[in-house]
Amino acid sequence: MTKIDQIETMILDIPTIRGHVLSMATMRTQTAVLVKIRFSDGSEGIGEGTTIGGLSYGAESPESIQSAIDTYIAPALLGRSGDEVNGAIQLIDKLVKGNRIAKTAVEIALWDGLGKRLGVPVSQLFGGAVHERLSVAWTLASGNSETDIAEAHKMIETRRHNIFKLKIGKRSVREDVAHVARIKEAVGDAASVRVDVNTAWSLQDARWGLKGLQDAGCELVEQPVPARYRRAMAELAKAYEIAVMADEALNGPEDALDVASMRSADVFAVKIGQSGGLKRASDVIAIGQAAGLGLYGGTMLETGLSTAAALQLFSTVEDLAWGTELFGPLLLTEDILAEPIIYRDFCVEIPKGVGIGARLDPDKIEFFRRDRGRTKKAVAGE
Ligand code: MUC
Ligand code: MG
Repeated sequence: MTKIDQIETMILDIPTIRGHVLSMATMRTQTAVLVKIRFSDGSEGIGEGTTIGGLSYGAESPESIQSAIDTYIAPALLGRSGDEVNGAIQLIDKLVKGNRIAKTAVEIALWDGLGKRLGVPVSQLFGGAVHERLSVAWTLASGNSETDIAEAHKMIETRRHNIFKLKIGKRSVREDVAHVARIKEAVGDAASVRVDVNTAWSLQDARWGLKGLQDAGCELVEQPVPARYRRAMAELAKAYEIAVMADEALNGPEDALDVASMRSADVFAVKIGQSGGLKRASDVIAIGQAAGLGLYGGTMLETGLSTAAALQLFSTVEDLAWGTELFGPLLLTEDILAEPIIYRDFCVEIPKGVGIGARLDPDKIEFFRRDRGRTKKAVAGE
């Protein structure tokens, strides 16, 4: 039996290429929790758990992710078989409630280790890839319409992205709609424009907002109202042609079932961390498919590591009708992978190789690890 011998975590703080202005926080640094599992046969698996803006996005912070793993998850797994990923997931679910991102980080490392030992990519452990590349959106969130327009034009010219997600919800609804309309007018038919409100609107704001966005040519609105407003989401999805996407409302298969049965969304943003791991994310995908909803491969702005893991799963999905937004590594000043993920022709390529298909660059890890004191703490604020 190949046993789990050691589980190590570390926090990395990596600066972003520009301020990323969201309705609840402005990010200048992204913080990732890295997990390394060593197995008794000498093999290793790596995983990542990442959230956005400290505690401003969700209930887990980088520090809570690390402490949940070190204090509760790792001791329960040490000495167990490394090949029984389902057994490990089920045991941890009994011992640890919530903490989905922490569970995801460990689960990715287990899949990665298993894939490496078997000499196959993780996609094969989920039935095999059916895509070599997937379309990939970019988020325009500089906080300034002119800067966003210049960024969008550059992305289209260089054939890196032609799908843009605009982060709104910080300013008034009227100002936000005007901002979106200006960007849509500037890019015209060359790009798809979508928005993410990150729960900032009331139902009343959202009624005005969706009407204005729809008239401006915006195709999709992500999580306009708080996650628990399922009835409001259903009303909006029914009242307007613009697609309504659930993000913060989707924390695993149980939420997916509720959202689908209440018709609270037209599209699921599937995030591996928010779902509670690759296995749970594949359950969310199955529920979305069974309900006839559109699917979108979401991100928590993870580094190349979790991005590679998400790509392994999404490469197995028949139809991600709304593409993906797996651009996390491109928002960071430095890539932590030895061979960065490839972005070209408006797509992201599925990494080749065994496991999740990612190898860390040891120098970068040393440089960005928080406990080396070389970088500042995570910055999240107004
Ligand atoms: C979110 O809420 O979807 C994804 C892309 C981005 O810019 O922020 C994230 C989080
Ligand atoms: Mg979102």
